[in-house]
Amino acid sequence: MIKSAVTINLVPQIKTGPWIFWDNLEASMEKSAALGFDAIELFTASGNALQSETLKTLLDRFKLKLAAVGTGAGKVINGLTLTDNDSNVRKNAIHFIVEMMEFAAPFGAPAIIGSMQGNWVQGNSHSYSVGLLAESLHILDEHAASLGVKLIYEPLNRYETNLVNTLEDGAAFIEKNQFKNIQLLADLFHMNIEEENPSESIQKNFPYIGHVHFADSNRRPVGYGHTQMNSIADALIASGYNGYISAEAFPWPDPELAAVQTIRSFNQFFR
Ligand SMILES: [Mn+2]
Repeated sequence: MIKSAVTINLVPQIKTGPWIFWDNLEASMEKSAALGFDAIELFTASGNALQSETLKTLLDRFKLKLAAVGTGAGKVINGLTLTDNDSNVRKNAIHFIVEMMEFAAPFGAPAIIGSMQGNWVQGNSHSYSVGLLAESLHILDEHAASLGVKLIYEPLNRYETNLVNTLEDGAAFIEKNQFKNIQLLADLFHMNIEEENPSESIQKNFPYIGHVHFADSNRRPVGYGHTQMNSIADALIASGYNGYISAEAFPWPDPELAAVQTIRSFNQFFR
C-alpha cells in the first residue's frame, strides 16, 4: 500500500526551500494528521537537534510515522559534502549523515542524501568525484546495514548537482558499486527536468526506487503545474511500489493550502 507523507522543515537557514510545513513541529504534525497524511518527512539542523523522545511522543499522539529525514542541513549550515576535495570535510559529512541515520533508525526511517552528495568540481574528472561519492557511500551503506535501515540516494537535476541526474544513472551507480542498502529517490520535480519519459523511467528502474518526492513541474504542490501525473502514478502503482509518496513542494500559496492540495492530489492518484 502506497503511503502519503508531508515535509516539515525545522531549519530556519533554509527558509526558501520546498517544504510544506515550517517551524512548529507539534502544530505541523497536528495539521498533517487532521488532513489524513500517514507520515511526516523531517528536516532538522542535525541528528541531535530534536529529542527522540519528543518526536516519539508526538508521532504516537498524532498516529503518524516518520517517513524519512533529510540531511541537507549538513551542506547548508555546515558546508559539508561527500565529495569535497578535503578528506576531513568528507569525514565530517559522513559523520553528520551517520548521526541523522542513528536519529531516524529507531523509527524505521531512512536518511536521504540529496544536496550532501555535492558536485564534481573543476580540476577533477567526473569519475574522480563520483568515485569520492562511492567511497563515502560504501561507509554509509555498511552503517545502514548495522542499523537495519535503508539509505536513500537522490539523483538531482543538473542545476543542483552534476554527479548523477537520472534514475538510470543512479541505478547503474548502485549496480556498479554493489550497494546493498541504498535505494533511489524518485523526485518528480527533478525527473521532470532530467528524464526523457518519467513514467517509463520509473517502470525501468523500479527495483531501485525506495522513496518518492511528490511535486509538480514547478515544485508547487501536485496539481499546480503541468506534470502529467496520471501516467507516473500508474507506473508506480503497476510496479507495486509500496513506499512513501512524500510532498516536497513549495508551501504555495501557503502551507495549509499546499497541504490540502497535496493530500487531495495524493488521494486522486493513489487511492
Ligand atoms: Mn527531493
